[in-house]
Amino acid sequence: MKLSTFILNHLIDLGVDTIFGVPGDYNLRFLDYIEEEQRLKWVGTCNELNAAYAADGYGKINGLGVLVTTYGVGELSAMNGVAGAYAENVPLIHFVGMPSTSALQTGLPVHHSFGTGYFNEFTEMWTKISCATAQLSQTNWLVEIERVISTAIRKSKPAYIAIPADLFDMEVDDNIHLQFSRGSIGHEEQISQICDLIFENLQKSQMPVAWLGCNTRQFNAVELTSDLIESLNIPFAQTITAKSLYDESSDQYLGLYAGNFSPVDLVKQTFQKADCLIRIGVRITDFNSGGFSHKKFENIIDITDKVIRINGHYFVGVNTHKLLTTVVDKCRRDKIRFDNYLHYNRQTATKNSAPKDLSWSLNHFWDYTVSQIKPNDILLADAGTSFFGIWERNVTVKHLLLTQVLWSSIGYTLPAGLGASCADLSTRALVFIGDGAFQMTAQELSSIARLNLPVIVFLINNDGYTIERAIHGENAEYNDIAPWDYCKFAKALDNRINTHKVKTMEQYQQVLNLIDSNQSKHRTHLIELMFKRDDVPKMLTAAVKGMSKQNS
Ligand SMILES: Cc1ncc(C[n+]2csc(CCOP(=O)(O)OP(=O)(O)O)c2C)c(N)n1
Ligand SMILES: [Mg+2]
Repeated sequence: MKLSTFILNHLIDLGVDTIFGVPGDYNLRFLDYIEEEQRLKWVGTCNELNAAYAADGYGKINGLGVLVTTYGVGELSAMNGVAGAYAENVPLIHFVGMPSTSALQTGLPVHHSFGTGYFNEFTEMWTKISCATAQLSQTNWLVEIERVISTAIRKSKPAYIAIPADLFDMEVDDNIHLQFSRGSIGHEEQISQICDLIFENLQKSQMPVAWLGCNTRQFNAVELTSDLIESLNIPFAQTITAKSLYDESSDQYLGLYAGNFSPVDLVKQTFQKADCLIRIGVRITDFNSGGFSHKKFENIIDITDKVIRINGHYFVGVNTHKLLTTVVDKCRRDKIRFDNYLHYNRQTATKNSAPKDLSWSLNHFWDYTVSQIKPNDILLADAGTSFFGIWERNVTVKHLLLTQVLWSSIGYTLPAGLGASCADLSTRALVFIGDGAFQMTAQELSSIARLNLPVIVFLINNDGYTIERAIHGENAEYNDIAPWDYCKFAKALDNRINTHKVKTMEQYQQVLNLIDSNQSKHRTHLIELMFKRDDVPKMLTAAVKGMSKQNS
């Protein structure tokens, strides 16, 4: 078997069926193998940044994303996208085709290099934004492939593998098969000790509350976490990053908790009253914690993939999945529930309904949109007012909301929508993106249209960088952008894209009805939504205060 086939077989075993990237002469032989392999689809993008975003979107839905670029010019263009995946804990494997072994050995000044005869610069750059890096050779390939891929899966981060062009056709042993595993080892004794400590602290409490994050995906414990909260019968909130991961229609669901940024007062009040916090899979970042204004509990049970903290006790190297399984079993067996504690007023939790006032504003747009979302829809919200519009409202959908809460690179959602849609072709991907963000990665709409993907782009046209205007420089020129004709632009990319321009609620309702009635053979839509420059979601106003303080 050839090395390329060996690699692709393992990627297929890991559930990958689509690979994103851009060709270059150093990776072309690898792409031949991808193209020949029936179980894989190659999706070429307009540039490598977008390929990285697409692989990230695909990886978030599918569990592992794969990206292929060429040496130097290609790989460096992908850096911001891969760094985002690194910050947001998305498992990706980035393959780079590099000059052949003979060029490396003789130090030839080949194209895409700095001409110094030194070929390690780029791999060295990647060490800061990858959990593992390798340059394959005729002797190290097996050990390095095993090390790099298993690290990416275990750490849920991007990893980098550079392959000299001649190695793609190298013959390797047919009988080698690698097994990649996610978990760490769990010692029964340690797990039962931690489990006892959790219940000891929980039972000291009268009013516990839970705060759930999305790192539970890393230890494959989203369902376990939901089971635990349901068994305990305690109210729960989720972080911004976990938006739509847990059941927002549950009676126990309070809303998002983000300290002072929390959009619903009930959540803050419940946290204020609570005397114990069970925090599972939460990462404290500026947005997640409301500019670090979250309540600091004395009685805290904090469960992450790295450390378990129970009041003053710290445990590392614990198999978190196993621990949660044990905790849920005990909870059910011993019927540990907080049935008497339902002091919070469930009725006041926000329920979504279409707005009665049909005047056109950003808030009414969001109210109506959320009332039209279907349970299988994949949702993506870009950094900008789109973030806040969706954070403020409850949505119950199958997949986690795709955003970059920590990295916040604008333009991410359009290519990520391409990737996410490739990962689940059975459903629609709704991309909410600002006009400024759209201008960053707009050309990828053509790849979406080329594949006839059911992606609906909701382009919020508010004449520039509204979120930045809200933070600083309301009328400054640097917050202006060129006023593109977005519908014409989309048509120029691909005439089959369905375009719609909306200025009133009535028009908006008609457009959504039209899309729903499925009249067009071509499934890609762009809806340009016209708003005033200063029309902002409520939560943004609270967050802006926090951000200004943080930057001063
Ligand atoms: C790649 C990148 N460059 C710059 C920024 C800084 N930035 C954050 S939000 C924003 C403006 C977003 O404007 P738009 O997409 O139109 O959204 P709006 O707030 O207007 O809805 C900018 C420039 C960023 N986050 N990412
Ligand atoms: Mg804008």
